Parts: sequence; C-alpha cells; structure tokens
Amino acid sequence: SVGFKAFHRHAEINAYLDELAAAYPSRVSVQVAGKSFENRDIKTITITNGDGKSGKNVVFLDAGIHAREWIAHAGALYVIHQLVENFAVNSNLLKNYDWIILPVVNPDGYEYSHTNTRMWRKTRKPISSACYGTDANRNFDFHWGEVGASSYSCSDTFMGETAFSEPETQLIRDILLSLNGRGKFYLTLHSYGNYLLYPWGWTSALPSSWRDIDEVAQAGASAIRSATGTKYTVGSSTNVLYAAAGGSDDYAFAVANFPVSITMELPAGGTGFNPSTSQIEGFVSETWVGIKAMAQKVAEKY
Ligand code: 0X9
Ligand code: ZN
Repeated sequence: SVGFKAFHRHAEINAYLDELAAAYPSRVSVQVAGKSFENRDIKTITITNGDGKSGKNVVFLDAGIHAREWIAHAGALYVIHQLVENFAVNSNLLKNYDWIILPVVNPDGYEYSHTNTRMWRKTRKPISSACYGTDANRNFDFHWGEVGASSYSCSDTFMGETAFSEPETQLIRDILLSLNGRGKFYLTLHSYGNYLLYPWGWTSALPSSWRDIDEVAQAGASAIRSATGTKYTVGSSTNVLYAAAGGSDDYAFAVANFPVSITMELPAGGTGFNPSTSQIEGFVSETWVGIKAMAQKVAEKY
C-alpha cells in the first residue's frame, strides 16, 4: 500500500496501481495509456464496483499536469485509495459511474522536480538547446495560444510548438475522446490556492451551462467548508484567476463534451508548491470530501 506521510516517486506510484489491480482484479484494472517523452509508462487505473456492467458514465480524474504540484499527485492517490481500499464505505460513488484516474500526467517533470529542480513545472522534451519543456496546460487544442500562454520556449507557460505537441497531452486527449460522451465529470488536480475553476479559461465569457457546473463546484466547496472550515473560491478560470488558453479543462468541456469540467487547485499550506509531509494527509483527506460531494452532485444531475 501507499501512505500519505510522504510524497511518492513515479515508480512507487505505478507499483501501487499494479498492486491494487492484482489484489482487487474484479474491480480494478490498470492500463499503460502511453509513454512520456523520456519513455516512462503513464498509467491509468480504472475502478468499478465489479458488477460487470459496461458503458457506464465516467468520472475522469487526472493530476500532475504540472510537475511541481506534488500535493495534486498525492490527492489522486488518496482518491484511488478511498475508492479501492475503502470500497465498502464509498461504493455508492461507483454505482452508476466508473472512475478512470491518471495520477501522474507528467512523470518526466515530476521526477525532475524530485531530482533536480524542485520548482519545475513543464514537461521535459527539449525545444531548443537551452530550453526544455512545454506547459502541458497550455498545449490543448482549443483556442490554443490565444491568451495567457507564451511562444517563447524558455517560458514556464510555453504553449508548445503546435497544439498537442507533447505525448503527455496527446494521451489525455485520446482517452477523453475515446469515452465518446460517457465522460460526465472531468476533474484535474493542481495546486495551489484553493480554487474550484470551470470554463472558460480562454475568455471572460461564461458557457451557457455555467450554472450547472457552478452547482457542482459549490457542492464541493460547501462540503469542504463544513468539514474543515477551509474556504475555496468558485468561479470561471478567467474570472477568478486569470485567462489562459489551451488548458485541459476547456478541452474536456468543449471538445470531449464533458458537461462538468473542473480544475481543483489544492491548498498550499503557507508553503506554496511544497507542503510539509505532515500536511499531506490533512490536505488530501479534505480534498476527498470535496471530490465526493462533487461526484455525488454530478451523478444526481447526469
Ligand atoms: O495556470 C494554470 O494552468 C492553472 N493554475 S496553476 O497554478 N496550477 O498553474 C489554472 C488553469 C485553469 N484553467 C485554464 N486556464 N484553462
Ligand atoms: Zn497547475
């Protein structure tokens, strides 16, 4: 098993997924969704209630689009732990929905943030001799590069040479599109700042269905507020944070037709991207309270 008293490396996380698939074969399967630029296996775990019904709606959750946001990866692991190892308590969440979780979107960057540069954000594919990496959350092909993204390869928000230039973003795209409308809730974990953000990220206008997404996000924020007192800000990315096009959330919503698409920015704990290890468990269990409430609301509505 995996604990929540340390940040785990990519290899440990992949081993944990395989361990769960071996221990719970009727409810859990692990897929190698693809390879990172540096050839690491990027795995997804599919979690069901084992009733054998296919074609259910899907919650798709990813984490670690940005390398340095370590609490996000931990948050995804906690969700996996709850749905699989605490199934008896959480089985209602798997009644009409399957969950597909991709806990480390950007393993090359994640490992680099452990071994070299703690504040690394991007992927690791070299662009020029001096500069490496693309901001995966500027690389999706929806209003790509229009705002809040840089065409300078050394920038931390480099949009990539083309949309979907990175194997890591191609792989998310392929999964989202393959769900063919079964995907109802796209949730992507980032840090930090305590935000529940929804489309649009590329314009201050709101999508016509914004009230539906807002209702889901508000359910998450109030559940967390009641549980721990922690406050989350809810709103559209552009209106409550900043405009930035090419994000995975806008793509999931607009192109892959997820009716609910949310970016969750976990807490900082006063230490930004680097919470102390003693803060991990509190943060991720609180995050889970919000995710449960949002998933329940989605299941009521869709
Ligand atoms: O800038 C980002 O990619 C996200 N914030 S972070 O500090 N984790 O880097 C916010 C993304 C919100 N969504 C869009 N702008 N589409
Ligand atoms: Zn981020």
